[in-house]
Amino acid sequence: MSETDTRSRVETRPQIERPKVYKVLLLNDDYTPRDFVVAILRAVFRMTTDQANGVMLAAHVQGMCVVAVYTREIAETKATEATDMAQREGFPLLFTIEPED
Ligand code: NFA
Repeated sequence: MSETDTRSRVETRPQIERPKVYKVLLLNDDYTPRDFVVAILRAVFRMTTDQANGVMLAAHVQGMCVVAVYTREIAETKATEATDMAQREGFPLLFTIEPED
């Protein structure tokens, strides 16, 4: 008759898993005023004017720019909030999210 194995086992998986993180991307367009982009970056992403200007200019020159990195729910909420604020003013400004590798 076989016996029950009562030996304790060691958990081999890491105890703490790194949360998956997502980049919020700012896409350039030809219509949204620079000052409006800066105001959104300050309000939603809590940037200083200098930081917001740098990010706005990077997107303007390169076509897009990483704004910040968050867990998925926060990235989604902020990208949606920022895009909606622009839409309410009639601007096509777009924020999207993408998983960080
Ligand atoms: N390209 C826009 C302009 O020249 C400014 C802008 C920057 C828009 C970054 C969107 C993102 N008014």
